[in-house]
Amino acid sequence: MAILDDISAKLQAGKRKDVSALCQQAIDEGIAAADILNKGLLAGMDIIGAKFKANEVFVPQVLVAARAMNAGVEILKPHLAEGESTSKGKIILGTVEGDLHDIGKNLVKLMFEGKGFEVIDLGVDVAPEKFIQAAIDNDCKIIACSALLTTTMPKIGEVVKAAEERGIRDQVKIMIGGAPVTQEFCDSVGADAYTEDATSAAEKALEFIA
Ligand code: B1M
Repeated sequence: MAILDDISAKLQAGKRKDVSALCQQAIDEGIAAADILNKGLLAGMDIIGAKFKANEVFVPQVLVAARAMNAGVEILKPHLAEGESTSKGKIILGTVEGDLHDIGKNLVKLMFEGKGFEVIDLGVDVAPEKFIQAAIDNDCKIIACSALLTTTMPKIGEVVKAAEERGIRDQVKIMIGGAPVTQEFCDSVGADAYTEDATSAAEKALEFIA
């Protein structure tokens, strides 16, 4: 669909206002929010990611594209989340220590909230102990960690260890995800669940509390 290609192109160019306007237009035209997200915004981010890797674009361009992505997600938010009103419990969420990527984490938050969870978002660059302390302070049964760098993935293992050391490992489920994370990695660090995307993360969380 031409408008989805336009969204992808404007995102790559970092045109935040254009991305917002086109996302609104696509909604008004009756295109499903999930399609706008996947075939417009995320398709654009994928291209930026590939160009970044190939040194064809650099951090400033990636940053403006990321801001345009966030602007688009803001428009889609009310249409993406299902908006369950009953509270399903609280989830501690954050991007692990040393890692500043938050677009995926924010999508995961949106989907958790859409399924009726209250999300305590610790933000980015979150130390292992901070995840655990927040879970204890808020009596949370789920800790969700996002990692986007191969260099920060090992911090997930430290979250699992910190939960053991503080004696809460059997009381919490530790969910993990992010582009470099795999099921094999999840098994190797002893986390409870790896999910590939934000929607399946929210479905898994529902399974855990069922
Ligand atoms: Co960065 N970056 N970045 N970056 N960046 C990557 C991750 C990289 C793959 C790019 C590349 O080389 N192709 C590469 C990592 C390589 C590696 O580790 N092997 C990389 C690098 C190297 C870096 C820097 C080191 C660059 C530098 O400074 N030289 C630096 C590190 C900074 C730091 O964190 N300390 C850096 C910086 C940045 C920006 C700040 C410019 C910006 C982030 C802006 C922001 O987040 N606010 C940025 C971006 C945007 C990217 C790419 C291009 C896009 C990431 C993204 O947002 N994708 C990325 C390339 C790529 O991933 N292809 C790249 C869209 C988002 C929706 O996807 O986060 O994967 P994602 O989330 C998905 C799933 O993974 C999943 O759900 C989402 C979809 O539904 N998911 C979960 C995520 N978390 C989950 C948790 C769950 C379950 C599912 O359960 C709890």
